[in-house]
Amino acid sequence: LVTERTLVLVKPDGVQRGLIGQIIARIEAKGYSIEKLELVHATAEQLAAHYEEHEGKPFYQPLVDFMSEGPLVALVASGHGVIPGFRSLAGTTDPTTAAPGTIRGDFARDWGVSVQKNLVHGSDSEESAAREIAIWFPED
Ligand code: YYY
Ligand code: MG
Repeated sequence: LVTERTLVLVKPDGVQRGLIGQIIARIEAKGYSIEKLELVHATAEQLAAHYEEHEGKPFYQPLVDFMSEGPLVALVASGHGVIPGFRSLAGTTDPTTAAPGTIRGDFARDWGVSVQKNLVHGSDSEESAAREIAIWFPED
């Protein structure tokens, strides 16, 4: 077994809609461990670093504005294959196509209007995970 760590965000729409518990329950039900967890109101600096790969894209500024609207939950989950595994739990980026049984497929509500309110973020590679964990848990 190779234990990986991933950075998960429950985005402001998930916190506002009261879905923190149900989202974390799915992570735990899969067998992953929660290593770190914090409720934070993201700073502009954190969001610029977190989404640096998307800077300049048309959805960047609306995305950063949305992520600043209210508190979010940042957590580190660990387990065998947790990086692709959590993205599988999350479902496709666009909730319109996210499969039933996934977090986005089951809970996202603004499908067809906006892709940004898709409830969760999960790191997409080991490199991203290391970079993102350092942004949200700098003491790590
Ligand atoms: O990793 P993931 O969150 O599934 O998607 P990314 O392509 O990294 O995009 C990050 C974030 O940006 C996505 O969760 C919603 C938002 N977004 C958007 O609002 N509009 C798009 N066309 C693409 C992405
Ligand atoms: Mg991404």
